[in-house]
Amino acid sequence: MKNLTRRQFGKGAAATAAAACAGVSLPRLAWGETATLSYPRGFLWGCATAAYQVEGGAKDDGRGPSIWDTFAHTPGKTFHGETGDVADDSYHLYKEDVQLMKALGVSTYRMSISWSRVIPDGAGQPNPKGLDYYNRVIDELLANNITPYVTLFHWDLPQALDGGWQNRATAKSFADYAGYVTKKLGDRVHHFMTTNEFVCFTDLGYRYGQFAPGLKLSDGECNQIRHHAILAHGLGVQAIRANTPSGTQVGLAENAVVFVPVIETPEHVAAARAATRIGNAPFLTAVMEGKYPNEYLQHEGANAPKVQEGDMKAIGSPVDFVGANIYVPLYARADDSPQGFAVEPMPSSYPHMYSPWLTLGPECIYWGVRNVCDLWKPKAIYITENGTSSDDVLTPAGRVEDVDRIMYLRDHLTHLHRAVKEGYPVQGYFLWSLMDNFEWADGFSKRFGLHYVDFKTLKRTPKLSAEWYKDVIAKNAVV
Ligand code: PNW
Repeated sequence: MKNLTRRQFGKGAAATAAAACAGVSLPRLAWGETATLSYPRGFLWGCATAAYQVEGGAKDDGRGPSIWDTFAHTPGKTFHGETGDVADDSYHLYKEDVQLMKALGVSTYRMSISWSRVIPDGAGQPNPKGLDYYNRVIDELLANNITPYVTLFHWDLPQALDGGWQNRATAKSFADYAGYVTKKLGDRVHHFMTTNEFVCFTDLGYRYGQFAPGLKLSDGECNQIRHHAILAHGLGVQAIRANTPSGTQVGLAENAVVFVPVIETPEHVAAARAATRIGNAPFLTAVMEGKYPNEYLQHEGANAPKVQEGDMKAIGSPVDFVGANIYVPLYARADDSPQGFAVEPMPSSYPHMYSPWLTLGPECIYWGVRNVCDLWKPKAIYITENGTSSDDVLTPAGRVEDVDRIMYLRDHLTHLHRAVKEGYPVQGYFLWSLMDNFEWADGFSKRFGLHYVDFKTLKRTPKLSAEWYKDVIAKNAVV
């Protein structure tokens, strides 16, 4: 027999199967229809983006530089030295982008504000032209019946802030900025998130050097930076409440580590819950409990953060919702160690999507919701991000057949449905992302969008996944 490559074999098999099935109608299964997983009426379907990843217009209308401008322009820091100078040029094309959303049928859009567009030096004099851009975007969204959910900080810290997150004063500057922006937007925006993903702008930026500002500081310094970050969140919550009408919903978007029980038995379920509390000690646990768990403080010893009077009270300011950015699982199991759990190393054969870090374990979205809700009983929880990169190829016919992205999304929405059905207060889902964009250190090499963006012409093309998501939204169900 001729030696076939796997791909050739696959093609041959597909052709054979197609021929065999032509004209054959399969008998209907006796017990009825295909299972349809309906979501509750009023469930919110949305898309998410972030300012530096989509806006471009880096120097337009008085925008000041952020640490991401500096980092991306430093040789060797991002893929092929790519930057967010232009990105998707949503700064100029936002009306077109709102029409993309309208065509999908989403009812909400999660976007972020560029701090240095609104306050170029991070503190002090605001730039009214910067704010005007957000006024235009928000008015355009509302005119199209799309509800804005606004993140105040998605990593693009103003460069001018002395010492960045190393400086405790940055937390106070953030609160001033948050109060200022929400006072201006709070008449039309009713949902705000303070910060996005603490670990990415603290540890990845200051401990591991992979993200801006690219530093590799010590554990102790990093713990202090983490503390300033959660303090900024807490002071931010207070500032937003002081500047917006009552009823404004305030939360955060956090990628808490998700622990899935290795097997769904009571002891492993309890282990996954305990792992969630300890594994997220410096961030979500501190925010939800208003204190650092003793285990964390003991473990860090002399490296533990220096906490000032009143900090923990501010950090624990009640939130109206938790936003969970969920992409990947870790597995926890019960053991007889003092903490009662162990985290399983991932086997080298564990599958992943196009980005190597994007391991595929769709049950993480269920356990992410369940662990957070069982531990802290938030009033509401949103999936503020979920999605995947794919090696998307635009065919000559102008199509992108991203069946792997559809698989990823369908699997996750299937598992999210279980959480909704079990009564966890999941209010909505924001797919990352509306369109391909600047994927941080990966530059434009990793595409996460429902719309393919040609970064030379900036043309947006809906992928097959956009058609799929539109159908999910129209049916309010995953089939
Ligand atoms: C998020 N992880 O980052 C960010 O909020 C987005 O800005 C980003 O584009 C998107 O996810 C895709 O990467 C993450 O290692 C970075 O689990 C790392 C992880 C998760 C999310």
